[in-house]
Amino acid sequence: MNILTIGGSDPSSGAGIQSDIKTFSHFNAYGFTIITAITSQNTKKVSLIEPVSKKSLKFQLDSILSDFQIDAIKIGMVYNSDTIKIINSKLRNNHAPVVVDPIIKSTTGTTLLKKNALNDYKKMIIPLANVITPNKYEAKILSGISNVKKAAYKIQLLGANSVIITSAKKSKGKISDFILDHNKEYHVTSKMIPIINHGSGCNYSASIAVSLAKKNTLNHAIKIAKNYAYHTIKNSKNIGKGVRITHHLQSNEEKKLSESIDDFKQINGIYKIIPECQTNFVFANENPKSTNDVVGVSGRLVKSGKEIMTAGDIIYGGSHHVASALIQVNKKFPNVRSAINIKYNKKIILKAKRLGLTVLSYDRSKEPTKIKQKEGYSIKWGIKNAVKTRLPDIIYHKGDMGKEPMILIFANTPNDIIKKISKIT
Ligand code: PXL
Repeated sequence: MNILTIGGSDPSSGAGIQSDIKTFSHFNAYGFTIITAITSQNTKKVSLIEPVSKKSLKFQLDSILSDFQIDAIKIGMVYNSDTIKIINSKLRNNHAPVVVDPIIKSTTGTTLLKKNALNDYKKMIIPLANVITPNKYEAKILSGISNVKKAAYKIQLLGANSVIITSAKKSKGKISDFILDHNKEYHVTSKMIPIINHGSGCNYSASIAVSLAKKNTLNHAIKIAKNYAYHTIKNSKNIGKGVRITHHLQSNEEKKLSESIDDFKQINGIYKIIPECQTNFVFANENPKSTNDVVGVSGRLVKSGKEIMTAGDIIYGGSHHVASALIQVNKKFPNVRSAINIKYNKKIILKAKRLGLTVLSYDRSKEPTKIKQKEGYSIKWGIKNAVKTRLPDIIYHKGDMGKEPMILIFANTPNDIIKKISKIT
């Protein structure tokens, strides 16, 4: 995946080009960078902005566009009309999806788009956008309208296919984005972290660009971007004397799970044990309270011929079923923090028993109707029934009407899961 970001250099690496490279790397995408301006700034103020020469901008664009296949483009800070005109002339006929993140003012209040460039921005940058991601304030400047929904339609009329107005509504600790996806309207809501930070908008739009490169739907892209931006704020660093800088550190759990997923894919013939409903592989923080404390694969590990692919991303909250099962076991046995589901196979059960592993089971046909009707409760009920006193290596069930039989494997770490799978398959 190759992604191009066009924007300003931020030496504090909280926003702009430097921050976009961090986001692309986080998602395993390769980033190209075209610098429109060099800002001098820290966590307290922007002290100087120097646009690069027109010649430099043209040469940078030509260098990259003439050599590489580009899967998505993000446009951030453009600053002045000369820059806008050059970007428009070079990208007018491009085919890669474009995310436009309007950058009008810095967190610390400095103008990052000159007032006299606003008209050219509307005429020449907005029409390039497959997706545009203004916040409420930027949407008002671009459209001249305070009402979020009306502003979104106005911005769409200016030429953006889809409009995401971030932080459109804030109430009771929640924050919502308003989305106008072609002709569909909806909100996506998440928990708000009340921290003034530098970079969350850039992280959000760069993550959307990664998703568009992967050809995800916009709805999926938004979920991933919100989750990512949330974690960059939660992980933000108070390393300067002013606002906090957003950052995303992969947690130990995310790193360990990613490594073990790579190992899982390498196991010989492993595709044979992927069930119809596909596989999830999870690793929980210590004392997980909800599935948001458990890392999993958002679109599961899926079989494509004889290959296993990671669909979606390895993120907190990426699994519901396997993560719920793990939390249930973890309540009784706090050292058990990793789990995976594989296809039921009698031979695997027999081999596990022969090897002395603890194999427990439950009968889904005995599940009370009340539980069956509640989405997500079945697995908790089953695990609770199976786990009484013994720490399980495996819990299985043989299915029920319309329910696929399944084996769940538990261990302390993802690496221990791989060892168990290698022994029993
Ligand atoms: O956060 C928006 C932004 C984007 N790009 C650059 C910036 C800023 C904010 O300060 O400096 C270069």
